[in-house]
Amino acid sequence: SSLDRTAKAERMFELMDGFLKNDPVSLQKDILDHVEYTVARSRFSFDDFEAYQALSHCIRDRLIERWHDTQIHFKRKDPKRVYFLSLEYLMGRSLSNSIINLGIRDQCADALSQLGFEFEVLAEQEGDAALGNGGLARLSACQMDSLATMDFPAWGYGLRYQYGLFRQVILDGFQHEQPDYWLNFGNPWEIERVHVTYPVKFYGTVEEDISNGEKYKVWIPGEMVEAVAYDNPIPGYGTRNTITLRLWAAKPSNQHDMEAYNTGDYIDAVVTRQRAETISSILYPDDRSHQGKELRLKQQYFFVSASLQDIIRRFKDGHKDLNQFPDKVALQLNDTHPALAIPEVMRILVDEERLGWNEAFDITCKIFSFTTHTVLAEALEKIPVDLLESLLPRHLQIIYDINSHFMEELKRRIGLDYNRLSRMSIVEEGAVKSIRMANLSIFCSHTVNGVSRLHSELLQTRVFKDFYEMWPEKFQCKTNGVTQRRWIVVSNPSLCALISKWLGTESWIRDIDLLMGLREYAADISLHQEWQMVRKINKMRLAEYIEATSGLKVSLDAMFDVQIKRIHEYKRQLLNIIGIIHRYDCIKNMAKDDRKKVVPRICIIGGKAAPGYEMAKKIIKLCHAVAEKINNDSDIGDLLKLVFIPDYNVSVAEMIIPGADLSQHISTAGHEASGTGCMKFLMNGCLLLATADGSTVEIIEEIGEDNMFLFGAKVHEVATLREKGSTIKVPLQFARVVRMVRDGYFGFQDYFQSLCDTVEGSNDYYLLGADFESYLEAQAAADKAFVDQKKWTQMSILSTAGSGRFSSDRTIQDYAEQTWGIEPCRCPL
Ligand code: GP0
Repeated sequence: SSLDRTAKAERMFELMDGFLKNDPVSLQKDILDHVEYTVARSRFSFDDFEAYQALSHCIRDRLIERWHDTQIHFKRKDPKRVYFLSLEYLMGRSLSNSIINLGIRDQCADALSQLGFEFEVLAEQEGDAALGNGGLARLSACQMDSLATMDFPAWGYGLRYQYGLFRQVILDGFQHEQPDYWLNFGNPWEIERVHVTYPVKFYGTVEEDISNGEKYKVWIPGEMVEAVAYDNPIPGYGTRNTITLRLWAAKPSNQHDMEAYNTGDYIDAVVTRQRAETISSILYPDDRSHQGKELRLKQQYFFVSASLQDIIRRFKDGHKDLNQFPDKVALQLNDTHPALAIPEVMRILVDEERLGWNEAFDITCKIFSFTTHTVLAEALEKIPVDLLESLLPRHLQIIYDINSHFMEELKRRIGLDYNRLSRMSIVEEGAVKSIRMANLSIFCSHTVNGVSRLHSELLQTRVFKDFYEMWPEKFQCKTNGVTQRRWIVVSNPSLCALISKWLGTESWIRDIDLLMGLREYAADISLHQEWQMVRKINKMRLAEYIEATSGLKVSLDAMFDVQIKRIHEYKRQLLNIIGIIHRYDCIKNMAKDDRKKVVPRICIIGGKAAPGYEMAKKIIKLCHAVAEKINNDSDIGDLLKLVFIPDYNVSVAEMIIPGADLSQHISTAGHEASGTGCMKFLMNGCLLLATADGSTVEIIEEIGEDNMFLFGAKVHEVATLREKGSTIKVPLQFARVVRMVRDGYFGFQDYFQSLCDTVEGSNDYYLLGADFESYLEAQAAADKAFVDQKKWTQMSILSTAGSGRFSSDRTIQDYAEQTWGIEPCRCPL
């Protein structure tokens, strides 16, 4: 009876001693218990790493309590839920973030210091969870933090790769990749759900069957793999809400066994069985071209199939009528990587639930929304039909069926315009017949969005123009954002304290618009002093890191000039390096007296190149070759240093960004969909040197052109410049620098020739030559501003003050209202 159950629950609660307590003594007791029983070390002797492990488990316990309460609350309230489907998440470290979101940072630090440990030292023990490549993956992580903090009933779904993004090791200036087997020491931030498993099918054939006089299709799979759930609790800040990031791992299925063992070869059967796990073993390290790889397609379907089974099971637990599905469920496609969810939902509705095609399609179109993260047409995913046919035969049929409905509708509306029909078709005919995942996603989603205003406009006027003309109402803009919890509170505690002090409240951590309040004090001398002090502390931390990783001692009075992001030709790290060589050349040719006027600079570059991206790897090598020359030139001394920071990742970013004076976001206009690094620098009061591309266009609107260093061709000028090709006037200094590289001034003469080719004459697709002059002007303006520290500090304060629009809280609020139609569901305390 229910009375019994309540009594039982109360007794359980009593036995558990209520909820876990967060005072320092209780924390100490829990930490020591975990040292003894979880880490299995003696409580009289354990090191920093073991202390980190014990502390993490102690935090994990607290996360689990809140997470259970939140899930029960969601279940009881049964609100409409959003499911965020993404093949990549760059979570970075979890310890500091969890402690801050739980609101127990000080208590933990106290507890530890009495045990003889320092919190910061323990936090450094944690490795990064790097289950993603770059901007897209870190965006997913920031959005999860906002979804939790803002109390939305949300789930993230993804893959639990055993190998995350490779570690970058530099040997003799060249990038080498090493595997990131990140689960080696266990992962306290996940909870294995051995009972939450689903079978995922592959290969096989499609047959026809008849039941109740109606024909339907049956997929007879050729292979079956089991998906096991690993739940990563994501705590919100200033709320009890703790949501779930559910990542799937592949395990051999039992069905699999029967077949294998019947063949009689036991050893071989076990080996085959083991192979199932390769599906979730490795993250593809190239962030914009993975065309035609079977394993990649398998990963996509594996995660989509498991997630949808889970979502539908949760829906059916309480609802019978699938027509209500769109009232309860929103599915967000993070790029086209999870787009197989569309034919999978259709397959489930039509083949398994036996809904009519139109009814099923209607439901499908009401649940999906799609975010695209690129402007490069060549970066859009295409899946070869042959591959799809063998791996997912039924899905290919469904995609063909969707396409024929699509083509019919188009013909009705635009007539027999074959060029346009073939441009828009989901199926691309050609040497390799393939499926255009973006076209499929746009047609079957109710909403399509870009990630900055400029990007969204380019989608409408260029990339997906044909689609926009047909369905203008589908197209939206959701400018990206980043979470201030990680990018200020966790990574820049001194700035965090300073902001709270001057605003007289910590509320900006949940309500970012309050940051604007800093504008009032932008000229206040005592704020300036404190602001400069904080910036100095952070520069010190960065300088120590530079010395530890590269042996280089750098002066804190120099301007720290940073460009950190994936290495890509369109991001133009090469423009930065050419500018540095030019600066070096100028200093060398100066009279001794003039050198006194030079503003000293520490140029910092970091980022990984996709293992197969040759030009990106040459850029890394060039950076090292140039650094070798400059840093060892006694003529130059402290006036200029170049440092490449190896193995750039989330935790390295957390240390670099607060210490930067200037940061570069210098992509050729029209190429960076949004850019999110710039938002993190902006929040931390670092000035931007940037082109008007992606989200910087909106940053200009928030802080004004005067508070940053803007340069370069505008989007609408790029096409004309490209047409001009080799007739563009390129400054002599640019040609001179390229000549120095070609002539072997930095060694490795043969190796760099092909890199130089990419920026000369009509080859210069990314317009480094055309933008060089205005790049140098912007750099000169930055030097000039830096000399006037009062002006610089004011610009810095105004940058932080104007960064509120770029919080992922704002982005998520917009998605919730305009795309998903969901409301907060706050768990009571
Ligand atoms: C875009 F197409 N991005 C892709 C991709 O495959 N990987 C990826 O990281 C990035 C964009 O380049 C971006 O401009 C954008 O802001 C980010 O996705 C999130 O929308 C880099 O920051």
